[in-house]
Amino acid sequence: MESMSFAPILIMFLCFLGSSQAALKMNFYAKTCPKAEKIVLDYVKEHIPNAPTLAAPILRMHFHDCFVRGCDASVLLNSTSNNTAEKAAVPNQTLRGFDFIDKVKSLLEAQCPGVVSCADTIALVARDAVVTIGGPSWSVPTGRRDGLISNSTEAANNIPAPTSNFTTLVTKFANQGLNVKDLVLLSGAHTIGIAHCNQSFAARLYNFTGNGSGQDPSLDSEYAVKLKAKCQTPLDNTTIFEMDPGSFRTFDLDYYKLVLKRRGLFVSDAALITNSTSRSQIIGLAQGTVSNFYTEFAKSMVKMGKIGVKTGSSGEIRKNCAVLNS
Ligand code: HEM
Ligand SMILES: *[C@@H]1O[C@H](CO)[C@@H](O)[C@H](O)[C@H]1NC(C)=O
Ligand SMILES: *[C@@H]1O[C@H](CO)[C@@H](O)[C@H](O)[C@H]1NC(C)=O
Ligand SMILES: *[C@@H]1O[C@H](CO)[C@@H](O)[C@H](O)[C@H]1NC(C)=O
Ligand SMILES: *[C@@H]1O[C@H](CO)[C@@H](O)[C@H](O)[C@H]1NC(C)=O
Ligand SMILES: *[C@@H]1O[C@H](CO)[C@@H](O)[C@H](O)[C@H]1NC(C)=O
Ligand SMILES: *[C@@H]1O[C@H](CO)[C@@H](O)[C@H](O)[C@H]1NC(C)=O
Ligand SMILES: *[C@@H]1O[C@H](CO)[C@@H](O)[C@H](O)[C@H]1NC(C)=O
Ligand SMILES: *[C@@H]1O[C@H](CO)[C@@H](O)[C@H](O)[C@H]1NC(C)=O
Ligand SMILES: *[C@@H]1O[C@H](CO)[C@@H](O)[C@H](O)[C@H]1NC(C)=O
Ligand SMILES: CC(=O)N[C@H]1CO[C@H](CO)[C@@H](O)[C@@H]1O
Repeated sequence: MESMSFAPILIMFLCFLGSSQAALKMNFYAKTCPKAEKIVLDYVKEHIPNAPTLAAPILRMHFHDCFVRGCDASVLLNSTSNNTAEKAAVPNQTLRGFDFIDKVKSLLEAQCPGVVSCADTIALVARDAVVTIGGPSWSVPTGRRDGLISNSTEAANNIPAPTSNFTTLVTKFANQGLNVKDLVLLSGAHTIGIAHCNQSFAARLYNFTGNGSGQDPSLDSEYAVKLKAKCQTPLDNTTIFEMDPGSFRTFDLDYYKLVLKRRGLFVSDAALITNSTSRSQIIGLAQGTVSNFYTEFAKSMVKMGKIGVKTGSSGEIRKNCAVLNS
């Protein structure tokens, strides 16, 4: 009798041990830093309204972090004399918002030194910033720890380029455990934010064939005229363009509508209508309600936020997000 009643308790205990090391959980800092999530939210709510365009690059930063060695704040590490970090990789050259994350992290360090990870800080700030600009919300279970490695080659390999075709996008997402639906939904983040001409879309306008001329035939030709008026040469290094012109601060369905009109800004956006499955998903989203988009987007964000997370005792809790603890 006694050994039989002990067994389930032992099993429950082992399960608890196992899950507490393997998985994130809601309000992970409830005991160790009860104010953590409020500190993040308060700071974001106070400052993002003055700098609403920062929500987009911080959301993008979260994506770039998660796609390289999991969501472990490896994207925040600076290069050192003997290491070229993710920040130096081409896709990261246009990331912004590092100072904002550092500021939030310094508030967290002041409250609870060495407790709240940089990885959780990015995840929480990204969610709170998107909510603050009126976009979707999603749950952010916490308990991520910070990685010890940041490798620019890995960033270049794992983060899809704007020139990617559908097959490449599907493969790069599948490598992270994300499916075609996640690809379609997460690409919907391009309803906010901007892109740089020379880095992201000039080649589509001026050098599509790779011989110094030619325009991407999958791009609406009237739209191409408009884009060329802004982005005047392939080496226009200064022009930026709203990915969803007119409502680049509003998290709406316009991205999907533009893509269907062959007005997605990147080859990778246009690629999403080259496959019948993703095309019909986009039609469904564009015809649906914003609240449906938000609900579906949230599910994919929760999945993305769990990619390769380090929990338990792996990694560390960095004090300064740009450098490893020594
Ligand atoms: C599907 C593959 C993706 C590709 C190829 C891609 C590529 C890009 C590129 C090239 C830019 C413009 C960078 C610049 O020139 O400044 C950009 C911007 C952006 N991306 Fe993506 N992206 C992808 C997926 C995602 C995902 C999954 C998210 C987040 C969930 C995201 C969020 C953003 C945001 C918010 C911006 C605007 C950044 C700003 O305003 O500075 N993207 N993306
Ligand atoms: C990391 O690099 C940034 C940009 O180069 C610099 O401003 C910052 O001071 C560096 N941080 C540390 C801790 O070295
Ligand atoms: C890289 O340099 C740091 C000090 O800047 C040192 O601690 C580390 O051991 C070096 N790593 C390698 C692989 O040489
Ligand atoms: C960075 O990653 C690449 C690709 O996986 C690998 O070949 C290279 O050795 C790594 N660099 C360092 C310093 O570990
Ligand atoms: C997609 O791009 C990859 C890498 O550039 C290339 O190898 C592949 O042939 C392309 N696939 C299609 C269907 O165009
Ligand atoms: C056009 O693309 C080719 C192939 O990617 C590249 O070698 C060339 O430098 C590009 N030309 C311009 C003007 O950007
Ligand atoms: C570049 O390639 C396109 C299509 O293949 C062709 O029409 C055009 O004449 C070529 N331009 C040059 C400068 O070779
Ligand atoms: C743009 O930047 C590239 C690479 O740094 C450089 O080669 C090119 O001359 C610049 N173009 C202009 C117009 O300044
Ligand atoms: C785009 O312009 C920026 C700013 O001048 C430059 O640093 C970067 O190297 C350029 N990128 C390309 C692909 O020409
Ligand atoms: C669309 O993409 C999915 C996922 O890669 C693939 O299984 C399917 O065969 C593709 N459909 C078509 C018509 O190519
Ligand atoms: C944010 C950041 O560190 N960007 C860097 C990306 O890489 C380029 C080139 O290596 C640097 O000039 C940027 O400062």
